[in-house]
Amino acid sequence: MTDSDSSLPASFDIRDYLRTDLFPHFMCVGCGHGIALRCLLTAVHELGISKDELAVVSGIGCSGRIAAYIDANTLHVTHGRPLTFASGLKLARPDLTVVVVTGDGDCLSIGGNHLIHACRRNLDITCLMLNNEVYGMTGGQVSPTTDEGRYTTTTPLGNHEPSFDACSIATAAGASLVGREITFQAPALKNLIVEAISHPGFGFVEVISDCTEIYGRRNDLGSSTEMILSQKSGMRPESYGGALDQPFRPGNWQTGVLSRSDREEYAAAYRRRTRSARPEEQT
Ligand SMILES: Cc1ncc(C[n+]2csc(CCOP(=O)(O)OP(=O)(O)O)c2C)c(N)n1
Repeated sequence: MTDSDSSLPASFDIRDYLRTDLFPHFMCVGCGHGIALRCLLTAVHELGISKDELAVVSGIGCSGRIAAYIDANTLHVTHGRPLTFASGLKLARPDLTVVVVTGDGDCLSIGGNHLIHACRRNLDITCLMLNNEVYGMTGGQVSPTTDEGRYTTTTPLGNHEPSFDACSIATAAGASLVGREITFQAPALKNLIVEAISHPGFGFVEVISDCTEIYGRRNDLGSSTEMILSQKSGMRPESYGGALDQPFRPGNWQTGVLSRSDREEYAAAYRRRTRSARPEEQT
């Protein structure tokens, strides 16, 4: 995606949305998280959301660090808890567009329980889970999405656990929009984020990212270019818009919107119930 992308106004300059005084950023060369950041900010721009109207909440990890670079209302909170902070924020300030940026470790390990209940609750929050298959920030420990057989600092003989399908979990737990996209397909990822932010309910987006330095090197996955190209060869384009009906394995990605329902958004339902229970308090 370039600044001359025909779907964008010519005025788009990503630096307007960044705290460039914090640069140079700390991401490694080839890290897929930067692509996700750009897609998020492009989506925000395209939707015409001002920086005052945007709140980005993140947990801890390389993924979590992204919030610090965004020039909007940002909360960089405790490991695994961005969805809980975001829930409180969205209830208190329903006027804000609330986006959570989290990692596979942050969201599915320490934050797994919070993810399930955030999906079930269906507040109008967009959750971007940047899945690089590893705990990147802390040196490359195994994560719930690490593929079987992969080497990490905590699986020196190869990972024996099967990988977690975050999109199936989110769908089963009741998220009203669930999708997945690879960073190789940046325009499609941007479009999916636009769709998730526009959706009135909990939107869960799994972003297939790459950790080239900590994970790629240890597993001989090649250069960052080779890693991102291998995302493409593992994609199943025939499944665009399809159901979650195929066995899941990293590198065998179903992409696009995977499930959607029009369940009532939690805060709207809560306010409706409050109004009918206490009509005398309404002005
Ligand atoms: C309560 C708590 N436990 C553990 C940590 C250490 N810790 C910080 S980041 C992280 C892993 C992050 O991995 P992931 O969410 O996959 O993000 P990535 O760095 O790969 O983007 C861990 C275990 C912490 N900060 N707080």
